[in-house]
Amino acid sequence: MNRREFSLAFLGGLGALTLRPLQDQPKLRVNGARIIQHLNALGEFGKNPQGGVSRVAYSEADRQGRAYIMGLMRAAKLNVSIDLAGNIIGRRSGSVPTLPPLLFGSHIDTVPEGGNYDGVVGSLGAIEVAQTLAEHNFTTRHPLELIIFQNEEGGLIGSRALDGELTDQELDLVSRSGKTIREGISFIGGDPTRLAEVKRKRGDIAAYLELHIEQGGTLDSEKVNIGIVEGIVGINWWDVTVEGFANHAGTTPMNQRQDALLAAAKFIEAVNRTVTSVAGRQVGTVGRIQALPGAPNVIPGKVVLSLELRDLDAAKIKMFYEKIHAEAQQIARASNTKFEFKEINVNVPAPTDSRIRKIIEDSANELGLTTRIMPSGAGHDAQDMALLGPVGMIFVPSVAGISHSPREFSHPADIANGANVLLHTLLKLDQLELK
Ligand code: HGY
Ligand code: MN
Ligand code: MN
Repeated sequence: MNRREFSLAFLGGLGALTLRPLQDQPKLRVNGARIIQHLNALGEFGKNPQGGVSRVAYSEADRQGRAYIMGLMRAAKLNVSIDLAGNIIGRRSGSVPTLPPLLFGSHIDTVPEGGNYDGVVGSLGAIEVAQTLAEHNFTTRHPLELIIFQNEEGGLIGSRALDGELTDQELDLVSRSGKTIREGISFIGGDPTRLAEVKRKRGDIAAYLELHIEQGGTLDSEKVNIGIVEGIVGINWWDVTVEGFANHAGTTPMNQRQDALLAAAKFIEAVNRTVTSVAGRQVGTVGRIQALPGAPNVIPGKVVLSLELRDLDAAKIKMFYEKIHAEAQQIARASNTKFEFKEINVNVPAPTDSRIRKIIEDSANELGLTTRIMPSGAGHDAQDMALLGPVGMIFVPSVAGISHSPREFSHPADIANGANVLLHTLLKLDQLELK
């Protein structure tokens, strides 16, 4: 083989690298000011008096925010559609159409009284990456799919529809908007009767990348630019119902009560005690409680509360659940009440791909940014995408580690850094075919 033949064979082996020389890629940069302008504009949809955003999935604010986002995606020259599960997808052709698509994105729904950064930074960062590629006329080898998952905060609903984990019973659960998930999917343009058609299988995606705010304080306190996520915690939710007996609060002696709220209070303490009884990063929370009938002069006869457990190890979640369940039975016996647990949602823990972690690190270092490897205590759609292909997540600092709060904030420079790392990680991944 002469030298020319060798270099042609070499180029052929690398696919369509010839479209744009590799050495040009480090020069591509996102427009950080444009991300912030879009962030402020999106923050108007669902803006609340606390200074944050309440844009729960399937609300009118969610629908309006999604319309705004789709406009940005079209301006970034993406071919935009809503899939049957209600996820927004923006497609861009690649030069090797037989390759599976590279996916990247996040979510724009928020918790009630949330902030304007969780999900939004990753969504707008992804759109800015697409816009930058369009402005530079840059064609990747893989087709690209920018995806804005629907109802991330209500249990990763859009991503779990994609990997087939969303169950039919869950569709009847009432979401924070007041609509059932089934109604919500129709409301945002999906079709809950055809969810089987959105299901993808392992290998259907080349990889999934997500940029997100850290939502904890490690990067901020250690002054590190970029977090490289090693794994995402599993999150399990239960509804717990405590049955007592509603009776007159003035005439029922203290030793004859079946007070469901008192039993629930002991249960909340038991959750905290059990989860903190051994060292580790596991967390357990009772975040919602309702006492019925709910009057000062009636002993509560029924309480419904939520239980959430998180850890990187599903076996540890199961072990803590079993301990908590046993504690609940003891409380029930002592207080003459009854506890019932109903599993609501299971998000499996997921490690990220070690090869993608290395590419994120290289991309950040080439941009002059410092990095740190870290777990994610928050859930993300990436954990469900991990069932379909290799995933990577890039974190940027959250000031004071505050999230799910109107006081959530990340500095514009950090957001621009994260979007640049996303861009260069995507371009490097595009050169590979990970299995
Ligand atoms: O709740 C979570 O961990 C995420 O923010 N959805
Ligand atoms: Mn969140
Ligand atoms: Mn999020």
